[in-house]
Amino acid sequence: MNHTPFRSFFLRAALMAVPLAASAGCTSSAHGLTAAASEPAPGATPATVPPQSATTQADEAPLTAEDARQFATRVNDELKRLWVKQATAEWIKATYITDDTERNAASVNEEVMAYLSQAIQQAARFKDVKGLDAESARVLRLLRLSSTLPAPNEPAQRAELASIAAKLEGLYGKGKYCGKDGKGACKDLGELSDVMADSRDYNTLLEAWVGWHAISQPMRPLYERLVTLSNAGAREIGFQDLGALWRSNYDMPPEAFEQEAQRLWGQVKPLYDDLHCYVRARLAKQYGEDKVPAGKAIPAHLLGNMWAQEWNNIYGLVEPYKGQPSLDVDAELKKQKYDAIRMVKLGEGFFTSLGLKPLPETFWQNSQFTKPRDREVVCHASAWDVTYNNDLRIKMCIKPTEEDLVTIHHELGHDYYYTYYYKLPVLFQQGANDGFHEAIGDAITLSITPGYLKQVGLLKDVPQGDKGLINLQMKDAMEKVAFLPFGLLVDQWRWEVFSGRVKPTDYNASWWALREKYQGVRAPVERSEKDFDAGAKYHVPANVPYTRYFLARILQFQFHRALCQAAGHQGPLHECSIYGNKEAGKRLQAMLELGASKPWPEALAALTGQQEMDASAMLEYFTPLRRWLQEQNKGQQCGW
Ligand code: X8Z
Ligand code: ZN
Repeated sequence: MNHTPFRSFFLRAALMAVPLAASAGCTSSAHGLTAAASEPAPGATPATVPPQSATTQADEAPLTAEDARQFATRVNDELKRLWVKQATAEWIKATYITDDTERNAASVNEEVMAYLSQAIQQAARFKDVKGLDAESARVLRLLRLSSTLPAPNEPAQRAELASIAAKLEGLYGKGKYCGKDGKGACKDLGELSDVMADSRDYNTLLEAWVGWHAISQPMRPLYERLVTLSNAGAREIGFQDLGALWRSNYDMPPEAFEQEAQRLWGQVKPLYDDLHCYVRARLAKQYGEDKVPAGKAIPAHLLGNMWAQEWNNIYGLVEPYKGQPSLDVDAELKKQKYDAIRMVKLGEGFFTSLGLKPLPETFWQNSQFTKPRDREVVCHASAWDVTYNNDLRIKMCIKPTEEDLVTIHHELGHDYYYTYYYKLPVLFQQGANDGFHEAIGDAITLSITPGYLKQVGLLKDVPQGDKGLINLQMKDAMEKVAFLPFGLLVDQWRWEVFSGRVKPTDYNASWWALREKYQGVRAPVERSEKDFDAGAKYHVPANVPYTRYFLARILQFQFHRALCQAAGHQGPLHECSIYGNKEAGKRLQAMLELGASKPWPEALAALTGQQEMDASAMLEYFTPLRRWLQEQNKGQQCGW
């Protein structure tokens, strides 16, 4: 992700891809969307100093649709130049964190923020112009939504925000735990995550968890200030607060999107609840009923992941049936001495098997695949097109694990989006919505079946029969289903923070209230308002919106079902792999090529025929496991 604090906002790079946000006037749709694409910022004030090329003509002549068209073209050109400069500074910073590279990136970010403030105000002048062509109208709309961290149009405040954002991401990137007395061997997030994944000792896990969560305490005052300044920036361009800006990026009014997210959660919550109940019972066997009581939230450090967001690392504790063929890809990767390049080549091979293009030569030259030994870098995985010109890269610190193999496919999904839309105007160079961008690579990984893994030599035997299937589905669910509430709650928290409904004095308590409400996990030791536990998750200090990952978890199954249909798959959805299928590849490409040029329901329809996001494919996929879980949970005290 590259989302650096700012970048996320605009740079394309991103982990997700596009940091820019897109939204656009929705034409139709069952969402109750409104809005004319060109609808300008209601509260926008006129620009005082027009950016050199965002000007139109003199006051006396009324603005025309042709003026708007020319303005939209110019803004796309100017933004491209600025975003390339910004992405370059961000890439250098993320692959070599120093005070100098941080200051350099902050200064470029300031420049971009200044340009955007002005250009957005200028765009507002086209609000009442009649007869705008659809493309220009959409460009103007996307412009206003293009930064996830808008700055106030006051130079000192803008500079302060740029510097705070860079510092916050730096604090996260440099975070380490050096033992209880601070004098032990220091561990970074990668090493602490290994402890979370591998240890089964309650206190060892607790120490790693507490150690990492201390890194975010110093972020608290900076974050508070970031909220104030970015809210001011959002208000200047006509949004109620920064959360409203983020929620406006889904081709529907922000309130409708809030309900949409809850509707989707309502579809999948029963499945999550069944999984939670079963996993808690298994954890109680491992750690004791006193540590993991029935009917209560699970201590957050026991689920194999620093944020308890994905639980696949403790699959061994919950494996339904012993004596089935192993699903352990890690062991084979290590045994066969897979290196980072070979893992990425394997990922590329899946995409090219669908008839998609190979990655450009520059990808192999310019990417960061492994953690450099001699400098600090942001290891959080991301995908980039630094010069907005098919300059594809990934930035990872790859280890030979299945988790990283999955992340490689995820990041390549971003790069394949870039490669199919890089010729569009730069404001259309983003996902149909940000959840789409996150879902492409994940949809591909749903085709990484045991059959495929056996074919490429990473599994010895394909699990057979009902028992094999339930084991396999459990492994998938520990990653995909377990994630859902976390994917939702991170921004539920930030939306409340940005709106002012949660005050700084309640930052930590409200974070844990949501962790408990949605995930059914609780802090393993007492927390206080000295702590800032939300800041221990990358996307908070890096200011990357998170609802996209929740949407992606659902969309990827919807995409998978459509791709399987295109491939002519017959039979249950969980048995489908589109590996090698060119028809599926064509369908995928048709959606990727649209970028954000059309409202997302149109892009969704291009692939799936549906105009609504819908979790039914995910539920269909997990039907066998759901039945099994309900059987296992009989007589248990579920819930929390
Ligand atoms: O941040 C990411 C990707 C980059 S877009 C590695 N993900 C989220 C996370 O790590 O929290 C992918 C899954 C969710
Ligand atoms: Zn991503």
